[in-house]
Amino acid sequence: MNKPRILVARAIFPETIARLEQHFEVEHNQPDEIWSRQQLADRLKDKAGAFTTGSERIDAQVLDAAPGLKIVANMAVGYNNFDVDAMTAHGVLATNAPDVLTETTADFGFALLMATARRIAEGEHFLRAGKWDRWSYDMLAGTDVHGSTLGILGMGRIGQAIARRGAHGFGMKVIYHNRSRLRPEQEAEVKARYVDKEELLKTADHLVLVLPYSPSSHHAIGARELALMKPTANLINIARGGIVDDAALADALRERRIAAAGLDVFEGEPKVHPALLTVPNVVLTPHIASATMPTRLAMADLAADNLIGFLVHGKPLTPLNPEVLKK
Ligand code: 8YV
Repeated sequence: MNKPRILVARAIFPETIARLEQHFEVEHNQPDEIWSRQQLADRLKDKAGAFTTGSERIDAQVLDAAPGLKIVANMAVGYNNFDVDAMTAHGVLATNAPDVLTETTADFGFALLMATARRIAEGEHFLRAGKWDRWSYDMLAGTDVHGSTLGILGMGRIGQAIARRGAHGFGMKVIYHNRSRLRPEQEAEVKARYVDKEELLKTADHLVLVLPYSPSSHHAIGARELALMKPTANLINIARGGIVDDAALADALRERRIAAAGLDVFEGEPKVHPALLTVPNVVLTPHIASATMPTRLAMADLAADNLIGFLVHGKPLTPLNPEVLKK
């Protein structure tokens, strides 16, 4: 019997490709290739499944070009690259890769928080530039992390993992805002108190964004929200670009209306708003919060398991639109 044909839209681990090849005829991207939307659509024409990595847009236009497509498995927990409604309408199953990256991503959120609060990147640039010629009482003085107030916007699995680190590791007071409140026993476990968004913005010393991107979270942090924050506060974004208005943030940082920011994600990445590149009080990283080899391998395995689970055994692991399975 012919094996189902699948497309892997970005270069991934050779061992994941080898696993997929046991079950499928695999067409895959080379490390130096990035396909245009048209090239992606052309390659999906004769495929039953696709493996994406979080940045390939799967919408009605692409789906119209792929009549035999049954599943797209995202190697990412976020799936704002999917138009899930269009996928459901086309009878295409969508899966993501939750849980396996929670702790790694929370570690990175904390690393960015620490680097931002304690001005580690600025300190390194200062030293490398040969500017360190004496001790001075306020040289690169930052903000304390221990005992401060940690604010979390978006309290899913990663938000809770960050709350645990803050409360149990650094004795921080943790407040959060989310579409829905945690159950009392969950709040007790992560030692977090629910507040409204305004109180969160006004009270947090370190505000970490961990909410999913959707039209309703577009520019959830803009000029108005930044104006509510303390001038000593730090903002950390490990969620998605587009949640923060990067131009408004660059203005707030330049005018020291907030102390600093740590950003792993950007509107329009991999391009970065040029104004952010000119302010010193921001730590910028290229969307690497989940980037440890064991975690990336676990994410790739989960995406592969979804393809194998569904196309070979009829049972995906982490479906986003399970209603497709009933059809
Ligand atoms: C991915 C992520 O590496 O899982 C997510 O949602 O943001 C990252 O872990 C990213 O999506 C790659 O585009």
